Formats: sequence, C-alpha cells, structure tokens
Amino acid sequence: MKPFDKPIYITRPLLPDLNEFQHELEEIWDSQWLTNNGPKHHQLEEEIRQVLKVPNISLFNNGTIALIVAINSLRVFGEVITTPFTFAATPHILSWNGITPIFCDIDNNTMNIDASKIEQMITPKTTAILGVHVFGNPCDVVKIQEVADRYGLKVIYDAAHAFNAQIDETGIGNFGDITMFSFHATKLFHTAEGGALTCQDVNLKQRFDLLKNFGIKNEEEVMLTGINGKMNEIQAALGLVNLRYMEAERNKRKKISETYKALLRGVEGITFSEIPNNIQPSYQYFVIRVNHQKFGRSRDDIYEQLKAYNVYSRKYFYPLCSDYACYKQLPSANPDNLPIANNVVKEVLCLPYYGNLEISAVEKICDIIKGLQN
Ligand code: T4K
Repeated sequence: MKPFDKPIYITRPLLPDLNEFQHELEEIWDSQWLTNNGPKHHQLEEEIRQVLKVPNISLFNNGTIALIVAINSLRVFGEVITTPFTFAATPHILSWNGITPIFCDIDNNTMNIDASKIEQMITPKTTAILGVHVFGNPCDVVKIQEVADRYGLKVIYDAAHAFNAQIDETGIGNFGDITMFSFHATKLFHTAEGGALTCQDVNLKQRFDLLKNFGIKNEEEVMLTGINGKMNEIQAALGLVNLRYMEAERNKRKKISETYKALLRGVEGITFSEIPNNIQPSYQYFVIRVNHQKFGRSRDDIYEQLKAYNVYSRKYFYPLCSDYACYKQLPSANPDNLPIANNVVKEVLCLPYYGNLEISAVEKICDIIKGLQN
C-alpha cells in the first residue's frame, strides 16, 4: 500500500463558506465594533445557549482562561480532585490559582475520573472536584454530585470535548456548578480560539462577565480582580457561521465513526467505546484502545506505522498529567495510586476524524492497521 500523498492529520478545522464569513465581517467593519461585548458576541452567546440547552452562558477568548475564571469565581482553594488523563490545561489552571491538583484514578470504560474513588482522596483541604468529560464521554455526574454534596464540595466540569453532548436529552452543561467548553480550532464547533462557561446560577454568570472584563462594572467601579477573557467580534462572527454547519459536520462524522467501527469491529486486540443509548455523543474524537498482547503490536507501533503512511494519529493524553515534571512529586501522582490511568494511557490512540475526511481514507487507515497484525 502506498503512503497518502498529503498528510492526514488527526483533525482539520471546519471552515465555512468564505463569502458567508465575509458578510459577517462587513457588518463588523460597518459597525466599527471589534470587541468588548459587541453585537456578534451577544448573538452568538444566545445561539450557543440554545444549542447547549443551558440557562446561563458566558463566552470567553479560550477554554483555559474560562476555566481559570470558573475556579476563581467559586473561590475554590486548597486541593481539588481531578483526573490525570486529560490535556495539560486541566491541572495547570488549578496551579495558576494556587491550588494543588489531587489526581484520582479513572474508570477503565469511560476513561473519566472514577467517581467511586473520589471519596478516598478527600482531605480537610479539599474544596472541589474537577471532572473532565474526556473525548466527550460524560462523567458519572450523579455519583460525583452525591460525593460533592456529602462533603460540601463544588463541582466543575471540563467539557472541552463535549460540545452538544447530552445525557437523557439534558445538555451536558447543566451538571455541577460550572461547565467549561472549548471552541479551539481543533474542536467540532470552533471560533478559532474560544470557550464558554455555563451555570445554573445567574449570579455566577454575572460574576463571570465581570471577571472576564478585568472586574470592571462601569467607568467608575472595578468590583473584582478580573482578567481579560473576552471573546472578540471576529471570533464570534466565525462562530455564528460555523454554527450553521454544525449539524452537517456532525452527520459526516457520524458516518465516519460508523465506518471505522464497521471495519475495526472484531479485530482482535482493538476496542472502542460503545456509546450508551441515553447519551448524545459530541463526535469530537474517534478513539481506539490497543491491547498489545491481543493485537500483537503496541499502540506506539501503530502510531509509528501510520506515520510512515503519512497518517498523523495522536496519543491523547500521553503522558499522564501526573507524570509531568511539575506534578510527579505529588503523592497522588504515584503510579500505585493510578493503576487504571497508567494502563489506559498506553492503549489509547485517536484516529483522524473530521467531516472532510474521505471514507476511502478511513478504509485505507483501517487496512493499514489491520495489515500490521499479520
Ligand atoms: N481541557 C481539555 C480537556 C482540553 O482538551 C483542552 C484543549 C482544554 C481544556 C483547553 O481549551 P483551549 O484553551 O485550547 O480552548 C490541541 C488544542 O490546541 C487544544 O485546544 C485541545 N484541548 C487539545 C486536545 O488539542 P494540540 O497540541 O494537540 O494541537 P496541534 O497544534 O498539535 O493540532 C492538532 C492537529 O490539528 C494538527 O496536527 C493539525 C490540525 N490543525 C490544528 C490547528 C491548530 C489544523 O489543521 N489547523 C489548525 O489551525 O492541542
């Protein structure tokens, strides 16, 4: 089999019709309003609020700043229990708020924080749980809330991968105290860079809006020690146009994941998450697990071999955050505390996944993988 002529990346951003985007830009030029809570920002905030089925939402310039504001707005301090199997931003935003991340092991199926292991990580310093709906698979939101209520802890969800995911038709942004979404270019819905916080409490939303604008209430009053977390009008315009293409992009990705599953199902040593019927998936990643012994080759072998064919899969989220130099000295980062995470991180491979990926390319990628077994 010949390598692909052009590199096949893990993802490619959804790029809408340029004329439509230009039309939005012309309106911005006419208004001469570029940022600071402009009309496009307003419109996008309301449109996304409806898509996500949440009562309150506040847009941000990226997901990381949104998470920093979320932590700050709940006045969380001390220790926060989180997962080691996530992107660097998750534990880093805790450190940036002077909080120690406490790593809890994950569930082998969902790859999310294991709710049944949270309780044993709680100390007098614990103030919150920061769960991640990794790859868009929802955390066990019911059990997490039970533990949080029992110990008076706040719950924050990092839903960077979970745009439009739903549990029993409830938008994923309705669980816990606050949920963060990322609208980075690599996300199904994006604004190039961007993000949002959702919450049930309208007072919290007002706090987000103050905090993301330096804490400024009006020309004469600065209420809080805020930051600059504002989404600008050009980002918002891109978001407005991209929203129109969301459903089409989701349908294309659905077909791609069905093709991957049909072709890889039954291959000894390769598995993928089956989404329960009550969950609406986010179609953000297509993830396989490689059992080295059963498949006969390691996950890293597949990753390297795909590269030789010009296919750039990703080992998200290797290494575990608990193995970063800045965290590995923490007692909770000890691999003995995280046996499942340490196994999962060796098995996971995210395959190329985006609407414009041709089905013939998916077929070829599956052939390459299957060919490695022989
Ligand atoms: N929490 C979680 C759980 C997250 O996963 C993330 C972000 C965050 C929080 C923070 O949210 P943000 O502050 O980012 O809103 C990417 C993204 O930069 C990052 O947003 C994302 N998670 C993470 C999982 O993936 P990298 O380092 O893998 O990106 P990069 O530059 O290697 O891009 C991957 C591939 O995508 C490239 O090989 C080609 C393609 N690509 C990328 C870009 C940026 C394009 O085709 N066009 C592009 O413009 O982090």
